[in-house]
Amino acid sequence: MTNERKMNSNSKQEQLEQFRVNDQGKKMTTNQGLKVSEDEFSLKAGERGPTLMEDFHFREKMTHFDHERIPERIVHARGFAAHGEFQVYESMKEFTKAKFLQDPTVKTPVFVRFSTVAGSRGSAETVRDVRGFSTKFYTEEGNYDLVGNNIPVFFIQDAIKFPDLIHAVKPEPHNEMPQAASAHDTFWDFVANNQESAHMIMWHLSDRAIPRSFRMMEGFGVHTFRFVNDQGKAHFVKLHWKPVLGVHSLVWDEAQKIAGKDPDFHRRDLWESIEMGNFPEYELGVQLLAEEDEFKFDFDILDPTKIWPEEDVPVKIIGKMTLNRNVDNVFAETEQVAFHPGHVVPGIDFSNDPLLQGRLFSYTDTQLIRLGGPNFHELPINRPVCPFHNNQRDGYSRQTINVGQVSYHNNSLAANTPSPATEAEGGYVHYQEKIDGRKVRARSESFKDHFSQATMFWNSMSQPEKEHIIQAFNFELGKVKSKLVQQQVVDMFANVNLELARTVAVAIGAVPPNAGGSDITKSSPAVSQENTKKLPNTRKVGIIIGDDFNGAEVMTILAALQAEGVQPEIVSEKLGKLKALDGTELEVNHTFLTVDPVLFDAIYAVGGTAESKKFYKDAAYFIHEAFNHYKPIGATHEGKQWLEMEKMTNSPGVVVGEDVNEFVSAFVEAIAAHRHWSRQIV
Ligand code: HDE
Repeated sequence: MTNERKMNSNSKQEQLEQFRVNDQGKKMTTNQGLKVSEDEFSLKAGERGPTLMEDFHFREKMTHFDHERIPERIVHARGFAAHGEFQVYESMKEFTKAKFLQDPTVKTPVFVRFSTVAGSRGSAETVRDVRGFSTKFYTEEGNYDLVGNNIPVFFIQDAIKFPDLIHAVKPEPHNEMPQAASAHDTFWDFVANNQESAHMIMWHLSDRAIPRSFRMMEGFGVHTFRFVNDQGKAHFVKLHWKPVLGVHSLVWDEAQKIAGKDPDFHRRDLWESIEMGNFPEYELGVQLLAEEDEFKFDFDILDPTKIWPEEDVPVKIIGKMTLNRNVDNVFAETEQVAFHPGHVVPGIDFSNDPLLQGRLFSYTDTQLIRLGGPNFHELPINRPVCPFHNNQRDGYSRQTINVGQVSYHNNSLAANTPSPATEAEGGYVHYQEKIDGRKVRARSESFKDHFSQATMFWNSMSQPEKEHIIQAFNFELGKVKSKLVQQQVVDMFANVNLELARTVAVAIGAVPPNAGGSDITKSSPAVSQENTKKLPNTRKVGIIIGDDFNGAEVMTILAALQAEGVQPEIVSEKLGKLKALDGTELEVNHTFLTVDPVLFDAIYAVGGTAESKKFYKDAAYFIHEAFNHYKPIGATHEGKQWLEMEKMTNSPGVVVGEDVNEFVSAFVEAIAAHRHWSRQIV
């Protein structure tokens, strides 16, 4: 087990390789290496007699099984991860001395885990929730963890309130309902009585909380951190991941249906993309702020319920991360990985954000119970790729064999080693911020404006995004039983936007508030998904097709779609091969039974000449669902008649074609647009 190695982009994989075991083709043994002769029958006193205590193979097998589970994460239990690499575009020397941000030729191995927050390990993935976006950079100076979310602000301003927030959002304790949902009384009671949550709630009820894919989410470090350069000069910094495919979401009806049709929707999407070589990519961006500008804003830059609007502090793109390898074993890697915002490298430091400060305690603490003791850093996925030496010893499941007599500092018997490194040698030196204050349990006055940025978020939304937020309020509060809680929430959000609060109040039978309103007119266009990148790449299109189709034309269209990066999947009545009029054969990927329109980004209706009523009925369901979820729909050949019968042909995002080339280019454009909100739902 060597960790005395020079870092390169394969360092982590080389290290993990030493731990990988392939059992295939091998003889079965016990954990002691003894070959097993029989694995189906326990050792008994006679064929019909009792099992014997002596049966060590049975006992070992059963004991191991009995102990297979570890506690799931208290939050972010449901997650999925992948390996990859990160490369900086240009040296960030001016701002930070972090080695992995210096040299554009260096590729740093990374491991990224995406997650939902509230649900249990087995919960559905498309629920309305914040998504975790944690990155472990295995740098030559040690592991750096960027433990972020896909929403740039948080519900609370002080870590001491985190247990309360999580108790409120998790299933209610008396009946353990609802699973993986915020639409219940205790969560909204918390919101109404902790009004610092207002800004976060606006994001939580927006499309951000129902992402289309982990590949199409932004990531945010949330807190203000510090970059420190080799001259000791610091800048405040906010960190962003920007997905190359843009930021895209599902619609709520679709998200709920996917939760049943494919609870693994997001992990399947990530897994399949990597297996197909469509490697997810994210650019790393930084917002940098000189220390002297700390007080130049109308909010406190230490307040985690605030963004630095990108229009005021531009995001500088500094590098790219590519996820290019799936895990070999979900438990060993995804489940055992231990992130911690306190895992930093020289050149990256903290701010006094009271939420961040509390996190710096919580993450190691939680691993002690979850991973069973203090040696979790030795688990293969958690090991740094650089050497590590100290006097920490023993504990459950210690693996390292630390040789020698000495395990203390200072010493003379080992020449006072392992010895601390100087700053010049790479020793981590905390930024020497001057602090002068009294010990108080209090919150700064500068943290007390809870509504201005919530209003700014609302102002920044496009009309469809605003409607989605209203519908989300109506849904969430509609599920709340307490009239008192409902009323408090609408009264609270009157401070964000009176019209919004009144509309919701009417929908949920509360009293529309008269007081409140906001005079904030500022908006931040960067937070609207309407302004994101729109690409057709990796979009899944369900091709509804039957026998006797026009072979030459359809094959040309499918090839042209693929050439644009679109992924066609063939859906028909039964599995096997379809036959075109000219004898061309097409393998069916799914039947109407095994797949659902909610699992596609777009539908292309082709049909065939010999379709039955049942076929048409199934096809009509696919078209209707896609239409109602604002998805692009294309039709050629017999498919055109279906759309005509459904009176959909002239709707936005519906492309009907005669000419093959024209059809492909219009359909690809419609797919890239993602959704067609101006459509009138049928
Ligand atoms: Fe976490 N959070 N958190 N959190 N968090 C955990 O650590 C905590 C917060 C985030 O994929 C836990 O290892 C406190 C903000 C992610 O393994 C725990 C507070 C942000 C993950 C914990 C916060 C996050 C966690 C549970 C308030 C975005 C999943 C399991 C002060 C910047 C990491 C674990 C993974 C996980 C505590 C708030 C992101 C209990 C006390 C803000 C992505 O330690």
